[in-house]
Amino acid sequence: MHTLPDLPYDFSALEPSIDARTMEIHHGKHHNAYVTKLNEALDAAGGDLGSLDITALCKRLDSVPEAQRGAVRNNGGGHFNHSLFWSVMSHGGNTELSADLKAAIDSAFGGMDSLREKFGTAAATRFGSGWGWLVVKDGKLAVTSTPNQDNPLMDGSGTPILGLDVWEHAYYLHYQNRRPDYIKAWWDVVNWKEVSRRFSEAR
Ligand code: MN3
Repeated sequence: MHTLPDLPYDFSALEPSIDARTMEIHHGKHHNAYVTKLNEALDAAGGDLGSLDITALCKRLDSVPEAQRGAVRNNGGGHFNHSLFWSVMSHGGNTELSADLKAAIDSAFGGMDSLREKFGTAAATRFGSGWGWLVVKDGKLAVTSTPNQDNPLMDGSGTPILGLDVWEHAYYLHYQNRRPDYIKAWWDVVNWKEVSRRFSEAR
């Protein structure tokens, strides 16, 4: 059984970038529903799929029976993506970037400003609902985006180390249609210490 992870901070911890009410609904309603529906789909699928952790499950969607594959993709993706999302943010952000990650960002993008620009463009131009990602692929960094609750694990396009939810439910209460403003404010709460940890793990 998959379970909803606790938020590692209070609902209000990410203000003013993300308001408390949005965090409360996003974690308690949206993420919770993905976990519930994922468990229901795995239960219906039977077999030993339920024993896989969420990362392994996202990489093995082809082994899910066709009748449940869509539900596992959407809700398993939703569970993985949101679990990562909560962990890569913190109160006031955390600028503790490892030397290795800094060097990789400089090498891949020419610096943090260029990474922000490229990532911001990918997230802002993702049509409809989806995610912006910073991934590690063959030891190198790349920026990408996915629709719906898909993620880069599913098609082998990389190991995500930073992700941004650009579904309207992630920002609409405070920002309405101003997705670029949400993206800009979000950088203030990114937990680079955790992104650095994920980078060294992915490599
Ligand atoms: Mn969401």
